[in-house]
Amino acid sequence: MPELTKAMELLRASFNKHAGKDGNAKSLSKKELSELLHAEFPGAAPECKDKADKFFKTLDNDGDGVVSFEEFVSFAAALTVICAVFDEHAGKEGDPKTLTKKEVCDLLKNDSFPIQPSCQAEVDEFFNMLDGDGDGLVNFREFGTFVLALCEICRKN
Ligand SMILES: [Ca+2]
Ligand SMILES: [Ca+2]
Repeated sequence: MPELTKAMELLRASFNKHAGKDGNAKSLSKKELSELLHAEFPGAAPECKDKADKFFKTLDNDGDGVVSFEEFVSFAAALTVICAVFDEHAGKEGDPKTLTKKEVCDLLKNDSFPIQPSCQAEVDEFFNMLDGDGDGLVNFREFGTFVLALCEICRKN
């Protein structure tokens, strides 16, 4: 699969570019990860220190305080899935860069999410939870933040 090989090469290149800045060149420190995200995935970069810490913990699967290439790749794979789900649903109505409430409803129904609201009030509650800045639309950052939080919860249980 040449596409996959190309994607892996890109990931390896961005990992190597940032991992060698301090300490071990085979892993990313918290600072290196934050630099990498801002440079390579500006849409997914956490906007405050608290979120950056949480995000780092999400990536650091074995909890050794650094992110290895394998940990980085599993994150990139998860991000790819999140992107695909988001793009598929966000393009149905209105702005393809945001999810409306109806699009969020469809997404929940079609992608067998672990959360299935049973009534309109639950849909509203869920949507408000996703819509971090309260502008009535869910952008990719808000969606990604939620999915990562969900992964964190699943991992703990
Ligand atoms: Ca680790
Ligand atoms: Ca919003």
